[in-house]
Amino acid sequence: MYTTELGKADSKAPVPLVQEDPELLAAFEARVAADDFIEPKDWMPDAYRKTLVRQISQHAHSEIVGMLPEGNWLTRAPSLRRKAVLLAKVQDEGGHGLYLYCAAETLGTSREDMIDALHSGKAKYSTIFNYPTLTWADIGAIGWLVDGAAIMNQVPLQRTSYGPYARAMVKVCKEESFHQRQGYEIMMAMANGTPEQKAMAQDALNRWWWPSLMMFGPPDANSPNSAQSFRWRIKRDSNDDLRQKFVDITVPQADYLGLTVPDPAVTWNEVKGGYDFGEVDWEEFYAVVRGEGPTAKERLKARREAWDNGAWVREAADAHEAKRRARLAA
Ligand code: FAQ
Repeated sequence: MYTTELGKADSKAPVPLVQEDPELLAAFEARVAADDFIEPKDWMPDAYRKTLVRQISQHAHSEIVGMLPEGNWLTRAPSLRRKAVLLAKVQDEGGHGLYLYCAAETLGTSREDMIDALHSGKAKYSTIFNYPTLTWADIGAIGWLVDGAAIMNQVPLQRTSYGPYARAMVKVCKEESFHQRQGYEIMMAMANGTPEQKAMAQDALNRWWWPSLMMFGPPDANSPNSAQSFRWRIKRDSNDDLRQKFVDITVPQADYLGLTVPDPAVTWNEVKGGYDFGEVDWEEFYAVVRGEGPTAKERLKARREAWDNGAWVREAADAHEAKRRARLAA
């Protein structure tokens, strides 16, 4: 029998979890290798289903928790136009979370279980949303850097092997690209504004640069899920390759703004045709993944309260649906 899931890197030896039928597995792998999309009713290995639920639900949680740092500035946006644009962006992130929860539900997991995993601290969400938004310039930096990193990671996911996830990514990427531009436009206004505004823009870049590089995940050598996810074409590019692409695109954008990325090691490397850059503080990354980020408690508290305060809406929707069904059955 063929083993399709290995234990995590922290376990000493690979642990076979489910023994799959070799013929079904071979047919599945051939379809994936031919770049076919796998659809919800198709046969799939248990480990494929599990890793998709893990990644998609984590992605959904990131979108929903990601509404909070920017939501913090909705009441204090500097003009009506800025407020309307930010409101639209934050609503888009909520929409992305919903498409992603729906995509994960097609794999047989329930919304309640996913939300419960987030609220109990079992499920991860992106480290980036555990940092505070201290000034209006942070809203520019999030759009420019965080949405910029999100696009870099999500464009290849439009060709991920699971159909519902890939299709959700198409719409998400279109919207993220508007988000990135609105962030860069805020940065342009501030970088070309008063000396105080330019200093705020530089300070925001200083605080968001390294956390943005962490969004791509651990270095390839320490990425336990990558090998299997590549084989099944869930992941199409490596964490380090995407991080490098992001640096290569973003450093000239910072130059254009007259700002400096907070890494003295950034230098153009003619031979590789990209920038060399310094080492991410991986201890900080793992601490934030463990739930020790600066705003981690605040974020989870806000999500739990939103869930509790929204209970009446869910109950009303259920009651409405029950009445509708009763009417249809009568
Ligand atoms: N934060 O073996 P790998 C957005 C975990 S959406 C927290 O490399 P994998 C939109 C990882 O889960 C941002 N945990 O894992 C927006 C794994 O733990 P597990 C979210 C992280 O899955 C913008 C362990 O470390 N985007 O920003 C992080 O192959 C503005 C080992 O890592 C997505 O979720 C991290 N940064 O690669 C919203 C994209 N990195 O689960 C509002 C889809 C790694 O084994 C405002 N996801 N971990 O216990 C992916 O592409 C992948 O899951 C990676 C990680 C690349 C994130």
